[in-house]
Amino acid sequence: MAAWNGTGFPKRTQVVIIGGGPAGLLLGQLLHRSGIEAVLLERRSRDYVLGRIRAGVLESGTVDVLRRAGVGTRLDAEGIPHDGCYLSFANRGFRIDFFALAGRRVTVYGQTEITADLYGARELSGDTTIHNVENVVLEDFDSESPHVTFAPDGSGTRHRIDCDFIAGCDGFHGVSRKSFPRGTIREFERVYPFGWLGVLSETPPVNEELIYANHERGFALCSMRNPNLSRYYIQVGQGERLEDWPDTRFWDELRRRIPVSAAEALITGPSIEKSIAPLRSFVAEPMRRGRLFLAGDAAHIVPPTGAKGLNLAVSDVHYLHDALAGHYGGDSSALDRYSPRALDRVWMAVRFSWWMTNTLHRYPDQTVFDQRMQETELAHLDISEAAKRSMAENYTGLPY
Ligand code: RFL
Ligand code: PHB
Repeated sequence: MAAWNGTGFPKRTQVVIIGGGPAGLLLGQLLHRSGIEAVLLERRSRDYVLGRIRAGVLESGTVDVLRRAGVGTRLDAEGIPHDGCYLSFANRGFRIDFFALAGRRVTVYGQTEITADLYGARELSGDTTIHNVENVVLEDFDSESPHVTFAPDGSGTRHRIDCDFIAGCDGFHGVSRKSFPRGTIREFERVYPFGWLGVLSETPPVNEELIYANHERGFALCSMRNPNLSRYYIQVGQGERLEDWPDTRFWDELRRRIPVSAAEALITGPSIEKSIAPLRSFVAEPMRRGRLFLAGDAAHIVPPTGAKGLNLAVSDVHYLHDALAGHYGGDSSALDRYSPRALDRVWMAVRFSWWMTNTLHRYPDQTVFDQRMQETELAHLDISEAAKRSMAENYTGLPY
């Protein structure tokens, strides 16, 4: 058990995890199963974290890690296996058969559900989670004895937790990456000149598999969470405002961009969530400084087109757990392997997401030549088994 300081907060633990999104929660769960204790600090309330609608598509490797972490029961019962997806352009559509081409499938299961399953497991584990923390500061991670200080919700006092390691799982806007000393981290970035407007509605999905649509009015995606919960996205310009997108305008625009047969079959209803997300590719390297490790969106962001963000958070955490468990088990080089191993996989997903984004979206300065190149890229995918296999291998997830 953690050492306590009489304030209600632990004084010392083995690993302090910053961030209670999927990366931080999964790391806590894997460490717990290896007998390593971690305290988790989260800036928001549990309800807020569980209310965020985000990812929906899990690679087969992600499903394996979640099962190994002991949180696969509901996922296996309620997740929907998908053996393929559709791509459409110029009102033509074709299917990529993941299972036939790559021998793997993906599973549709919401990030919200994974997060709920992991919070449930964390409660059972008895490990400490502190919500609503403010002003988290990471200190002395270049030494053998790092510590973290923070202000609990509503109190002026600061608390300190000493630890062996700090895991920065606090997303793109978190404090962990920013704590690296100046000049010790290199950043690579592309900001795309458009965003995604997403709608969740309690309607049956328009198709049994996802449809990714390239259209001259912009990209569209038909996805789902379960047989009565649909998730749809359309590309919108930078600077678009949610209030300018009432449901009727969203549905009309979506119908225009997807194949006619899908538009005719589309069942619409009131949106129960609507949001706009910017698109960005970003990588920070290395993912380690001394005894501070970054995992998930804290270290990298991909545009959602390839459905890779959550999956990368899971593969990072898999490698980070390996490194920490190896270290505590006496392997003196285990920690050094983390950043290079994680980054190899990250860059592959960055490339794939960038390729999917470039192939499917309309750029503001797109010329007729660029448009033909996109259409020919898709036509080539349609006729080439090798091209389809490459897409299937990447989409279902490269091996760990
Ligand atoms: P998260 O989920 O951002 O969690 C980080 C947590 O850290 C907390 N935090 C702090 N806590 C303490 N102190 C601080 N100073 C803190 N600063 C922040 C935050 O409150 C938060 O709880 O990062 P994590 O865990 O790395 O997980 C990453 C994923 O959430 C993300 O990559 C995916 O959602 C991306 N994504 C998708 N990924 C997929 O694999 N498949 C998909 O189909 C998919 N679709 C999507 C997506 C992301 C989207 N948006 C909105 C960006 C679709 C969308 C629309
Ligand atoms: C989703 O269902 O939210 C989703 C699916 C596929 C993507 C991105 C998001 O590529």
